[in-house]
Amino acid sequence: MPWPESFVRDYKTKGYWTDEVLGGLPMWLPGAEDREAVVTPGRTMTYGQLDRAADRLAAGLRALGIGAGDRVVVHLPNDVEMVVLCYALFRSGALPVFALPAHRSSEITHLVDTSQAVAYVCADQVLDCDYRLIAKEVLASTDGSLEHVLVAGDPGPYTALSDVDADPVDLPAPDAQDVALFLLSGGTSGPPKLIPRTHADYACQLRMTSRLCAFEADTRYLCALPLGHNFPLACPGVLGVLRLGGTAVLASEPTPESCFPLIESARVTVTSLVPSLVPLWLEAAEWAQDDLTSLKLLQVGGARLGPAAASQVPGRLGCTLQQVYGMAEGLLNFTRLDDPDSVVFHTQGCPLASADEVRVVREDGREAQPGEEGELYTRGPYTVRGYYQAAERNRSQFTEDGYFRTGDVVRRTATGYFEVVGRSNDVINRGGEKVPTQEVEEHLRADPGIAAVALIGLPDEDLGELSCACVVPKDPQQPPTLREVRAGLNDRGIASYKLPDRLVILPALPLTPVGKIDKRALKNQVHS
Ligand code: J2J
Repeated sequence: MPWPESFVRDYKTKGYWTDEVLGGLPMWLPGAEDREAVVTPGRTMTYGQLDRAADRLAAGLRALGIGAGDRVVVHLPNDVEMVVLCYALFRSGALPVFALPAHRSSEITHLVDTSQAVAYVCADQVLDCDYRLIAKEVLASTDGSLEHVLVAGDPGPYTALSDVDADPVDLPAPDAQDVALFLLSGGTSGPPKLIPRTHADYACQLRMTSRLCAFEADTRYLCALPLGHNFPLACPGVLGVLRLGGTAVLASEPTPESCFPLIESARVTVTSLVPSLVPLWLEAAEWAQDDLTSLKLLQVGGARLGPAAASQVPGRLGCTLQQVYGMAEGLLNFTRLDDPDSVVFHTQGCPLASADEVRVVREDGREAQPGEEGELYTRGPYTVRGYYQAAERNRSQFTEDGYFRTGDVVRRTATGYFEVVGRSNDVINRGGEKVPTQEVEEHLRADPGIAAVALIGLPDEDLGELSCACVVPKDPQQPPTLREVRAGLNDRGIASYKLPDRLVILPALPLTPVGKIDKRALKNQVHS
């Protein structure tokens, strides 16, 4: 779904879109060859090494027949291989489809099928999950596009990613308006949709967020959240910091135990978290011995951060707080580094660019006044005009004049800052991880013990929302237990954050006058 020609011209004239493509590194910086590009607890990679490794991998992929326009599902933990692969794919014109580490065979199969991916790149084993078994299940159930499974580490029956290596070759540079990567939607209630982001729009996002967050060549960004998510990848994140010659520090987990020692040893200056992690970090900062004084900025986003936790960040972590309200489809809102505390603690920021067009639309279809609630609609130079191959969804989620209907219910202050109040659809935001209710309900309906089911969100102190499965059992004498329901879903190969936290057994589900499940009534019923 391309932008209309008049918008293309406008974004180019105003300098939002340039010829910049992803995949470049600032090798022209003095001493670039030996600058630290990527740091993990066990390894350091310089810009010179990253640049060569990306070229060799791009050439190796090409030798396998993977090149411009091919889709590659990427399922790697935060590690050096993930960064090298991103640059290799951008350089070769192949398009990464970023899966999340928690995804399992059900989600990966869906991603491979919808993107018609030719390759799946995964780790060998992370904690107790053997990704090669995921590959096996995916190969058995996809509809046939997949030709290569490339494994970082011990490949088992597949190809080792380290063997995908060849002498660098000249590769045709992609066009700035070509699609560069696919992100996954978090805001849709069915299986994730693919979000095509172009080189030009993503480079625009990187440039503008870097300026807003004052990223420079000496910035050291800690990637604590999964690297394939828009927030740590590109707001400005890992791609933003590497574009400027700074250092990307990769943590395998966002816990204080794994991040605090890295902040000290790698002298991290900025990082980003989801709100559910903030209380853990604040508490750990009280007793931890690690030196966190290098940290200057903490970005928090993905779900709403309450003012109580927000106001403790500067004092306890000794850094500036920035709230980020973003979405993989595009629009990013930030509190500014020099905003007063009242704005930083109480709002989720305002749009990144003056070319971001935003409307707040009330339930009756009229424009909301400042302070009034409504759904946020947006379009702009880095907001997509449609999901990949999802004509029906695009008709409902985008307006005719190209606004993306975010599904977020917001209030806008008189100065243009947003407060996120809730959602107009029933995606559950479980501490920043989005649980697509329809998708989970469909899996639950396949359970022979379940006659009817609805998944609802319940308020929770720590995660913001928990998921609760409301189940009508086939046999009221033998209702399923939460453990059984979760085990059943697990067997179906879905990400563990989608498993319900609670189970409520009911004789029937409340219905609306037109016969749909009445989730509002259900929430009231379960909550009271
Ligand atoms: C309330 N809800 C928020 C916030 C996102 C930066 C930051 C986050 C995301 C992200 C992202 C919120 N307060 N501060 O891509 O680049 C909810 C909204 C939104 C949905 C998008 C980024 N920040 N949300 O979370 O695509 O409901 O992106 O529409 O995963 O998360 O989810 P996702």
